[in-house]
Amino acid sequence: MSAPNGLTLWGMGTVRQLRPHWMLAELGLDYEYFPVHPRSGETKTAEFLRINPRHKVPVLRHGTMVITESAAIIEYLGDAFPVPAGVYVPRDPAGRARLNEWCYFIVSELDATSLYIVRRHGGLKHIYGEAPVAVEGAKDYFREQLGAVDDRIGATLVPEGFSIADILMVTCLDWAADERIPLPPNAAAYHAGMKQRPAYQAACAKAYQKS
Ligand SMILES: N[C@@H](CCC(=O)N[C@@H](CS)C(=O)NCC(=O)O)C(=O)O
Repeated sequence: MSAPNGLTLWGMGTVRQLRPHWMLAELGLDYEYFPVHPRSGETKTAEFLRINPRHKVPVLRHGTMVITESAAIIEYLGDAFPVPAGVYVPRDPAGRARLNEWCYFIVSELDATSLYIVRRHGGLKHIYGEAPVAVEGAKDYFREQLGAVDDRIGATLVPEGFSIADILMVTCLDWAADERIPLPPNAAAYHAGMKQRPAYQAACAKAYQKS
């Protein structure tokens, strides 16, 4: 049987996995789903390593094309499929630049430089090594960087409407909440509002389902 819309998604159980599930829900797209959990051994089977030799999830396949990296996956989906009213995908260079400024800030400064350090050397210290100074420094950096943009955060990150930047930001704020990192006021209100979106809730049910 072929995958609905030619789409197959691997990955469950973390905020990075939530991102593609959420974008697919916003776009109203059905898809084949393999609930592969990171660090379960499922990402290191010979079969999975043929799909992603870097043994990481999420992975999306669309037809014959395989895409890794959660941010690249959700951006691709917005470009490749019709977008409903209420989801903003910029088609012009200036709009794309304003959106990408948020996206690159979130994935590089909030995710990779801050939250992933906290996770790797806190919750996953049995794998990656204990580094309490680095963990505290990363939490401080997250607070400082998010605090510096808090006055730019409204109901959505870009004024044109809901976008992939919101998926990236909200998943980082979910992650910060898990790590008990307090949020500045606008980010906290934005986070509470975003969690009411039906597509977010549908995606959580899929990405965090109990097997
Ligand atoms: N930058 C990547 C990070 C992907 C990543 O690190 N995924 C983790 C789970 S959140 C994973 O698959 N770990 C399994 C492993 O390292 O074997 C993305 O955003 O997609």
